[in-house]
Amino acid sequence: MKILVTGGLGFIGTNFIRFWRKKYPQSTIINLDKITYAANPENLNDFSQGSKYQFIKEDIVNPDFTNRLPSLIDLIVHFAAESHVDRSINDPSLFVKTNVLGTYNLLNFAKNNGNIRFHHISTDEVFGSLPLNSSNQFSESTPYDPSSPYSASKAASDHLVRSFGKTFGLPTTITNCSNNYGPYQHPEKFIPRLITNLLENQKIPVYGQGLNFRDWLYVDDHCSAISAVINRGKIGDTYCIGGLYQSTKNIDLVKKIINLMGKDMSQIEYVADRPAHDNYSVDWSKIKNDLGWQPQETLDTGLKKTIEWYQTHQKWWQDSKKEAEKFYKNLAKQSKI
Ligand code: NAD
Ligand code: TDX
Repeated sequence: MKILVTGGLGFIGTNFIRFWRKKYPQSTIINLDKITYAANPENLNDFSQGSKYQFIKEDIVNPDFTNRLPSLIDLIVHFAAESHVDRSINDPSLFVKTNVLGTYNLLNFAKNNGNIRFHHISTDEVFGSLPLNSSNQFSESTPYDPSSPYSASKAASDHLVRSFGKTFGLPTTITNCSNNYGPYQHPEKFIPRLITNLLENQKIPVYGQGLNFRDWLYVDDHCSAISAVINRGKIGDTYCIGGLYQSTKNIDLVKKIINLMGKDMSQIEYVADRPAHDNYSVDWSKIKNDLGWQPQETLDTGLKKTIEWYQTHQKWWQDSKKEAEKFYKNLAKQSKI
């Protein structure tokens, strides 16, 4: 099998390629990535270019990106995206380009090259927000109601994927998953930002009062869910994916990480809230009942592994952390203007 993975030098893409290689060593993996600030070109340095792995540096927004792709691809797994909500608030244009136009270009490629099986990675953020203190959850039938330019661009990409299925018969599936965490996540995101700030004895910024909640999914559990949908999912269907720890308030997560790292609660700093800050929790009973998937990792074991990874990979995150903190500083300055 020849599989094209987009965004394979980002967080989830890197973990997925590692997962897929282990599970299907005979498979050929083509990793296409633009190498934006969010990628780390060293992530897959132990994968040598050859008949079983090929890296192609390309931008999916440029329709000519397909010229360098090999023929006879069996499956596309589409991760490539601008993925950070705060950056989409700061400058939405790149989100529209990459997430909407880029997905459209990739769909066109799949349609024009023998209707390649297309699996699209999306997010629970397309469903909008649950009320604070609510015990409701998003499911496959929840109407779309995105809050940020990021989630709006992902919602648009989901609609395009479905339309190519319905109109052109492209064999598509979509997964809408909750917040991932684990190794290789950029330190701009909440959990790695917390861990790396604590490792550097910095304060940890909590937006608002820390009462917003998320559903946390260890990245390997996400990879096994994607694999289940690729292998056994119904063409044209959507599957919601979530973790074992649902409706976790940010402040409770912060306290857990502080305790696991033996640090002090005085390192918490409440800062200005994110505009349109929303709350998510995912009902993953469909994928459990239909495909037999369920998450394995508990938040404690997943966090322990993640903390250890950041402790032992300081070189990996130090430069991107500096860049991320510069971004946050500018964002804070702008919000005061
Ligand atoms: P990431 O930001 O870590 O990685 C994105 C990757 O895409 C990077 O390697 C980047 O270089 C590449 N990329 C960006 N623009 C590109 C372009 N124009 N052409 C080619 N490559 C490009 O993101 P992630 O956290 O790994 O997320 C992967 C996917 O999963 C995204 O589609 C995201 O919306 C979705 N998702 C992520 C989460 C999460 O918690 N991280 C949750 C739900 C869904
Ligand atoms: O410094 C921070 N302080 C803070 O309180 C940061 C970076 C975040 N937060 C809060 C905001 C959110 O409630 O933590 C929560 C998580 O924030 P992010 O890591 O920015 O993730 P989120 O906005 O939930 O989006 C993530 O999950 C869904 C991914 O970045 C998306 O790509 C994915 O679709």
